[in-house]
Amino acid sequence: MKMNEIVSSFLGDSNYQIEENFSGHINNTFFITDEKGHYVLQKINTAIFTEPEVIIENMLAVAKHLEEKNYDKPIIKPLKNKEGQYLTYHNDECWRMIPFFEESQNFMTALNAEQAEAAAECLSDFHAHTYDLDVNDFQEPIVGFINFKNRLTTFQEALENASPERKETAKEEIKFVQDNQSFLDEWIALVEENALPARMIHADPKISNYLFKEEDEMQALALIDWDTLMPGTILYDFGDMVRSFTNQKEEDDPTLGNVFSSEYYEALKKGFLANLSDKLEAVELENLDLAAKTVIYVQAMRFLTDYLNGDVYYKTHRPNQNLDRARNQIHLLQGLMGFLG
Ligand code: GN1
Ligand code: MG
Repeated sequence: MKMNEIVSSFLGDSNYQIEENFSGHINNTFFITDEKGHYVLQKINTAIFTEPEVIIENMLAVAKHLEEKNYDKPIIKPLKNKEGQYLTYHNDECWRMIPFFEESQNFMTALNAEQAEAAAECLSDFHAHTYDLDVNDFQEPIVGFINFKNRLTTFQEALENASPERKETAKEEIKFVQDNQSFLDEWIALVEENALPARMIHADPKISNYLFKEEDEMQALALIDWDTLMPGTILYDFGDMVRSFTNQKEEDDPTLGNVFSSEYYEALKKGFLANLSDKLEAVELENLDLAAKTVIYVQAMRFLTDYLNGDVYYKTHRPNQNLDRARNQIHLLQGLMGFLG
């Protein structure tokens, strides 16, 4: 059987149990347990990650650097298969396996400000340890991933090609995105002036990508999902963490009321600066609020784009899920805008 071949390519002959996990939006994830331990097996979505080798190269280089710097949190290292390769290709599919970190748990929404601060400190610590990497040694696993100008063009193209029904259903959200395009102007100006230093970024520090201790949910153990490690502005990481942690509702919950938490926002800033306040440049420190607003705006636009395109990028488990995700991000952004004034 196919799954057997893939698992045995990494683990040899073993008696294993397999359980699918549905939380990721892009790759397919399975938890594997055998007599020796627990592993995470993933089928990489090669329509999106067109060069999975780049993911592996980036992961290994960051892992090596963190080891050299005595990073005291779990370091993600993919396992080699029987051929000594990190990726197992099977027909058109690409698979990889990483060890599962024991005695951990993760969350879809933050429990309280203390937990948000702990996670932000974990991201801050990760950056304090990767801050001296030469970004010229790294490639983007998805080209143009944080190019917001391209995101806008892709949205406009989706709008031109969308079905009349979807455009009608999403008319309010489309209007919001169009009415607020000026959000992007300041960010794009900074990018075009080359004002933002390029650093090694995680590019997906959402709450489900942190592991907390099983026995103590306030202790952030690890930052996981290193698939999008890439050169970029650290402001993206701050913004994306805020996008996820200040959201008191699930990412696809379109209901109004109490979405954004200003208390969590302040806690995130504090945690993020804990190891970085003396390392960041003024332009980075001065643009944290802009980053939070812009990354949320872009994420709303990305979900809306996918809805207009007919749900081809993010996995969906029900109709209108991408539209609901866009609505949730818009409500979150409105909350943040209200707070920042
Ligand atoms: C995707 O696949 P996952 O769940 O790790 C996406 C992120 C989004 C996130 C929103 C490669 O991450 O950029 O912020 O969904 N990853 C990619 O939850 O597009
Ligand atoms: Mg990810």
